[in-house]
Amino acid sequence: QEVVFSGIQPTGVPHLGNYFGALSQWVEMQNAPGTNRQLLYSVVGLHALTMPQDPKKLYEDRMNTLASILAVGVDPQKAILFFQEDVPQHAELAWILNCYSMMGRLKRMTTWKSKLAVKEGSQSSDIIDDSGLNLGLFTYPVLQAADVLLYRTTHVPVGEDQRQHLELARELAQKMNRVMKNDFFPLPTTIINPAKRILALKGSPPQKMSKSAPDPRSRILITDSAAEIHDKLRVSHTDSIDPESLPEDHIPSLDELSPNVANLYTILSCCTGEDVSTLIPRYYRRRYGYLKADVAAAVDAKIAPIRKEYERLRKPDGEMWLREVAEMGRERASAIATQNLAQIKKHLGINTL
Ligand code: AQP
Repeated sequence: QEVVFSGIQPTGVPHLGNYFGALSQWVEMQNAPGTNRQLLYSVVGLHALTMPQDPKKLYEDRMNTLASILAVGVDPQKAILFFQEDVPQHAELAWILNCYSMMGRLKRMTTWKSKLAVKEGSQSSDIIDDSGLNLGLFTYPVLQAADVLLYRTTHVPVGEDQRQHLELARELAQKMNRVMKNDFFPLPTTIINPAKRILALKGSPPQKMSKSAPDPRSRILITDSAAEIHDKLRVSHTDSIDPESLPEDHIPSLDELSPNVANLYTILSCCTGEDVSTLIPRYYRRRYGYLKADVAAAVDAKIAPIRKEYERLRKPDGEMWLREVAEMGRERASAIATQNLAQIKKHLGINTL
C-alpha cells in the first residue's frame, strides 16, 4: 500500500509557494481516482519551535494553518490531518534517529548552512559560528525524517527546497533497516511538484517565497484580498530591461528571463494551467505592468474560493470544527504511530512489554 506523508510548519498563513509546491498536491493526491493510498498530512509544530516563537501567536498560527489546509480542499475524512505535536511518537523516533545520524552529514545540509550564513550576515557559509544557534535547528532534518518514517511512508510530496532533507530520510531508512536487520522502512520517494520553487516577489538575489521573510510584501498569502494581491504584484521586482527594446524575432524561454520575471510567468502558469511557452509570447515586449495585472487577476481568481472558506473556518464556530478535526486526526495517526514505534523498539532491543 502507498503511504503518503507531508507536513507544513505553522509559521503563518501559507503563501503561493506552499500552495503550489505542496498543498495543491495534497489535494490532487486525495482526489486521484481509483487509488488505495493512505494520506497523512501534518501541521508540524515541533519544527516551528526551532525558531523563536511567541506562544500566543504560535497557537493562532497552528489553528490558521489547519484552517488553511481545510480551505484548500483537504478532506479530513479522506486524509489523516493532525498536529505533529499531538503524537509524541514523532519526538521519540526523532531521538532514536538522532543516535544514528552523523554530525558531519547534518552540517552539510543547506538549511543549516543558510542559518549560519544569516547569522554571520554574509553569503559565505565557510565562516562557522554556531554558538548562538539551537540544537533543534541542527537536528531539524532528523525530526523530519522521523515524521516520514514513523508511518512507513512510501511517498512524500514536497517543494523543491525539501529535496535534500528527503534524501537524508532515505539514507536513515536504509541505515535503520541494516541496524534492525530487516526491511521495516520502505525508502520514501520524493514527489516534487512541477511548479517547483516559487520565488519571493522582492529581494535580490531572489530567494524562495517564505512565510518568515521580514518583508510581508515579498509573499502572497492564500488569504490575501484582491487589493492586497494587486498591491504586492504592482511593487514586485522585475528587472531594468525595457521590454519594448527587445528583439522581435527571438521569443525567450523561461530560463533566459531574469529570475523575478520568470517567477511571474511561473505563478501565472500555476494559476491558469497554461504552459509558460504559450504565455511568454503574449506578454513579451510589453511593459511589465500588463503581465503583473494579469498575474494579479489570475492569482485572485485562484485563491478567492480558498479565502472565502478560510474566513468561514476562522469564525468562532469554525474553531470547534478545527478542534474536532485535530482530535480525529490525532486518534488515527496515533494508532499507526504507536504500533510502528513498538515494532521499531522491538527491533532495536529497547522493548519491555
Ligand atoms: N517558495 C516555495 N516554492 C515551492 N514550495 C515551497 N514550499 C515552501 N516554500 C516554497 C513547500 O511548502 C511546504 C511546507 O513548507 P514548510 O512550511 O514546512 O517550510 P518551509 O519550506 O521552510 O516554508 P516557508 O514558507 O519558507 O516557511 P518558513 O519561512 O517558516 O521557513 C514544503 O513542502 C515546502 O517544500
